[in-house]
Amino acid sequence: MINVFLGDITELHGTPYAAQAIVNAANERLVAGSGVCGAIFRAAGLRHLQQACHSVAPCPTGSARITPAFDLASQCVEAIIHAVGPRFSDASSDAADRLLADAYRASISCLRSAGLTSIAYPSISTGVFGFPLERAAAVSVRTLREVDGPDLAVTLVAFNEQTKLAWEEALAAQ
Ligand code: AR6
Repeated sequence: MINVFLGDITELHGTPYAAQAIVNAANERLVAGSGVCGAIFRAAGLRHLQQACHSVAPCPTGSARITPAFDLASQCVEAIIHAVGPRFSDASSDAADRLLADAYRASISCLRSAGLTSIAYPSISTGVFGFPLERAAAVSVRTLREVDGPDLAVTLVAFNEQTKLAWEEALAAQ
């Protein structure tokens, strides 16, 4: 099942969309950054999360790593899955699509390996990494539909109305 929710991925507790694992739109070195990455590091506790990330880094583009959720455990988050999407460029847009799909797929593999069944995603690569919103929404929905199953609850967390609309349109179109 795939749902769309408008809000902050670090504040899902108490909503119907609370997930066991939340996904961080990470960088290959798994160091704290801006955007959703900054919000997740702040909410989980910078020092502990950075230490845990060091022990599983690097994380090549298109792959994912899992760490504990530290302070976010108080919000019933059991794990953080750090997925690295591609930077977008027109010259390599097909490769970027593939790498973005890989990042979504790798996150589900991490989730399943940890024995977890619910996951919340931000719109990977559509901030600092410049991926066009509608294109990223189509790739993410297509990929998640491929790996979705009756055991899985997926929430796409939109930080703004534009992202929510892009995901809703992709879900309706595919
Ligand atoms: N909850 C949900 N979504 C959010 C939140 C939040 N609290 N904050 C931002 N977003 P970005 P990227 C949305 O830039 O493009 C970092 O420095 C945001 O509106 O966070 O994959 C990393 O360390 C956008 O739709 O990630 C990397 O170096 C989406 O999250 C690099 O940026 C992704 O935007 C990754 O860039």
